[in-house]
Amino acid sequence: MAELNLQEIHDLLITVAHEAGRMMMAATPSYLFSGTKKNSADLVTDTDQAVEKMVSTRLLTAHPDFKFIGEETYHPGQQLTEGPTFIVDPIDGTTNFVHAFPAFCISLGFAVNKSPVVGVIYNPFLDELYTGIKGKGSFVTRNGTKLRLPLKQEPEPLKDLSTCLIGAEWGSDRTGNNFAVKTKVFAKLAASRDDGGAMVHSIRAVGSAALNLVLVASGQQDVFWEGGCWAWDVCAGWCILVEAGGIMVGGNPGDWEATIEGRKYLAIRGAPNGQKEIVEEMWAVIGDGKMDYES
Ligand code: LIP
Repeated sequence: MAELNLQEIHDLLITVAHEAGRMMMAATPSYLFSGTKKNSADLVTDTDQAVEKMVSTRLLTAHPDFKFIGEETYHPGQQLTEGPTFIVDPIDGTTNFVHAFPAFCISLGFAVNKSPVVGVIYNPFLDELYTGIKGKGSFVTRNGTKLRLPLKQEPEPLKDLSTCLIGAEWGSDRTGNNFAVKTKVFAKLAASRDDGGAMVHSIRAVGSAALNLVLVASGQQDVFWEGGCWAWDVCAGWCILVEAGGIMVGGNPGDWEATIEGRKYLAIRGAPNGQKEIVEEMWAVIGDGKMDYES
């Protein structure tokens, strides 16, 4: 296979992201809802499916030798290989999309050797475009201005969890072990130190893993922790995060070698020091009650 031109792939993904954004904004929110997947909190719309069809057609026409994994066409057993692969969520934050809550996006990742090397995330409601190429940094473009990430040129050191703004999501699984782990961790993160908690500044649930990751890449959230999301939710944001000096590890204690398909993630913003300590503090909060989402 010829050498990959990541810049050209990045440029193509941006064109496709803008086209997807126009499709999302042309859909009328009150008529969007078309159905549920595994339960009443796991939504899908006609627009998710139409955007994915457009995206896969465009990307595979340009690169017929590459693989494609998309949320709406994924089937159990489909696995990421070492080959060049587009990993796409046509609408991340579908629940927000249905409610016209302004935090939804297209997430376009590109992985080689199972590692994210290009990421493009576009929120059409706010017209915010996040981009990254391995080794070339990451950026946000809004109101026609392109800024390098993180937004602060000299991010502060990370002190401890009590100084952090945390992104964490409920997800759509509302029963069993994983829901119990999440509710326990949320309570421990929020609780006062006198009561044995971490007393973080606060916890946000913006409703899109991809947008959580770019918030951490930007330095606007210090941490993002989630179990249950999928490769298409994190591939693009992972590239953007790392290019902004952030790190990604596993969402369960001890997992320093997170994988794209691992389904349990912990992202920490760029900082001159303190990243490892925040990871260990988060894992201590999780303790023995591990999440058991299957890869
Ligand atoms: C969603 C995520 C969200 C997570 C949900 C789901 P969707 O993706 O981004 O953060 O909590 O479990 O995976 O369904 O909107 O594409």
